[in-house]
Amino acid sequence: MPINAGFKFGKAEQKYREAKTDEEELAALEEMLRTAPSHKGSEKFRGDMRLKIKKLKESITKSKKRNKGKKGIKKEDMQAIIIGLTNSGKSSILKSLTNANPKIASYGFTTTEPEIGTLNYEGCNIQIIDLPPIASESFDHGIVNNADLLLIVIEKIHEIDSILDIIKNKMAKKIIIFNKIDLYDEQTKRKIGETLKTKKYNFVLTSTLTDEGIKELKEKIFKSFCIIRIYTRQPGKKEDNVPMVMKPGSTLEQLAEKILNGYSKKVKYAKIFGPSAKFLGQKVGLKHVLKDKDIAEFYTK
Ligand SMILES: Nc1nc2c(ncn2[C@@H]2O[C@H](COP(=O)(O)OP(=O)(O)OP(=O)(O)O)[C@@H](O)[C@H]2O)c(=O)[nH]1
Ligand SMILES: [Mg+2]
Repeated sequence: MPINAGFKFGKAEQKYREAKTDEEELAALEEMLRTAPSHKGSEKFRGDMRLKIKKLKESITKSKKRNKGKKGIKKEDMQAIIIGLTNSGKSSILKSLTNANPKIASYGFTTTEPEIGTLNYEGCNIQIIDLPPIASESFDHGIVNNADLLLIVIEKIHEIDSILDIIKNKMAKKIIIFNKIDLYDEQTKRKIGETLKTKKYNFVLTSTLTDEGIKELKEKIFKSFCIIRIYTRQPGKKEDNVPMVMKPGSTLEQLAEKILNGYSKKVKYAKIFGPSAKFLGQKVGLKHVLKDKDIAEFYTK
């Protein structure tokens, strides 16, 4: 504290010490600077304060930019990200696939924030996120870099290369969605299909107007996730309708831990009904390897 500091400064300093957020800290620092005594002896102190305020402001702006648009998006087990140039029909695809109701318009740059929907396929919930167009300021590279599956919506074949150039995520699986196929006659459609096939893309020709290709797209999305579905149930009860989604090769122990941290220690054994069981209701231990569509009934110690 500088010499001759008054009551107001003391109060501000207390607020600074108790600040819980960067914003509260900034407000307190600004108040401290306002109420600090201005004499020669406090010059260095005031200089330090100004520098602190400047740095804090920069860090607040940076973290705001980083979090922009990401509010509340928790990555689900199965998540696909829709990307593409403006007006290619990304939001229309989201609407055709899920329960979401995004804004769709004939002008460009309609979507300004990520839109989230859920595709329910064979009992599995797949999270689908429609992003603002690639050229938009709010296009979120973070989400794209983290994605396991990218749905690339195009209107013309040449768009693919320019989009892939921008995407740094080489690991993600990709499905090319050639949209607005209703605008072409059968012969042109065939040609488009052949070209995409020669380029060895995993692709589907769609129209959100006629629903052509939408069913095929749903199936392709589902198949892209290398997963198994395990239905769990308590003895004597009906199994859960929503399966637990696991990686192929997962064990009963991993399933138990996924249900609840530490739960595997309580499990004595499980009875399995389904593909991984040698017979209906086979008793298995924690090391048992599960298969898609197994039903696991847990017995605890
Ligand atoms: N003919 C035809 N038009 C379509 C199809 N899908 C979308 N559209 C139209 O294309 C325009 C753009 O659709 P959106 O779904 O808003 O496109 P978007 O890619 O989300 O656009 P931005 O968010 O602005 O980047 C709208 O006028 C849609 O009606 C389709 O399959 N066929
Ligand atoms: Mg859109």
